[in-house]
Amino acid sequence: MPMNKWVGRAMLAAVVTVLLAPAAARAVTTGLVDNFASGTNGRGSSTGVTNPGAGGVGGAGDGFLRIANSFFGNFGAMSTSPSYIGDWTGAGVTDVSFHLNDVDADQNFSFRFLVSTPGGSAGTTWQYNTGLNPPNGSWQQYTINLSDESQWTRLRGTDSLAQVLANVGTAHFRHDVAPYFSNPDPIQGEIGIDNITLIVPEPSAACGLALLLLPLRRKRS
Ligand SMILES: [Ca+2]
Ligand SMILES: [Ca+2]
Ligand SMILES: [Ca+2]
Repeated sequence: MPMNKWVGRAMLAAVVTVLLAPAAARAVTTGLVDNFASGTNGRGSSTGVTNPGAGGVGGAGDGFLRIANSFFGNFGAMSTSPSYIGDWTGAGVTDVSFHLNDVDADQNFSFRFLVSTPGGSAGTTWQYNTGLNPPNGSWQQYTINLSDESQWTRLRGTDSLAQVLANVGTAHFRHDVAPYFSNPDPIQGEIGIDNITLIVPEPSAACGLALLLLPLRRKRS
């Protein structure tokens, strides 16, 4: 069975150690990075990260990433996929999009997206300030803009958000409420993630049209 790309907090140190060496040679994947289509995409971990193989954004036959705590404990998951490792800025990534679903019982989530440099606790981590509480039992798409550092909080390290985005080692999700520290907040419950997309804007058609029209406007004036 393939190794799960999203693992619980307990495996953080081991995973970061594995990723450190090859990280520099890897390039980030843009567009739809994870649709969690297959049941084999996920494997249960000690912190309850699974892929049910059904009930995702794509419907009955589409899986998703299910994070669950059966007890009151720190709630979060991180990606170990090489798709996220590298220079997001250089790749032209401006936003991150994903779908969330507060599956099964309804919890009062404050769910966050985070990015970190390689290096684990020795690196830098920034967390998006808006906590998300997705609908209970249905999927909603969220888009996180990466450009405005004032919308983010640094949880550890010294790098700017721009420096982290040029050297991403890990993408995380977690439940977190203020005040913010380096660890997630505890909650008992379960949430679904699907269709994680690193967005690179297309060249604007309207902008191209404006450039074409510019000489015509000048001739008329
Ligand atoms: Ca899916
Ligand atoms: Ca909820
Ligand atoms: Ca739930």
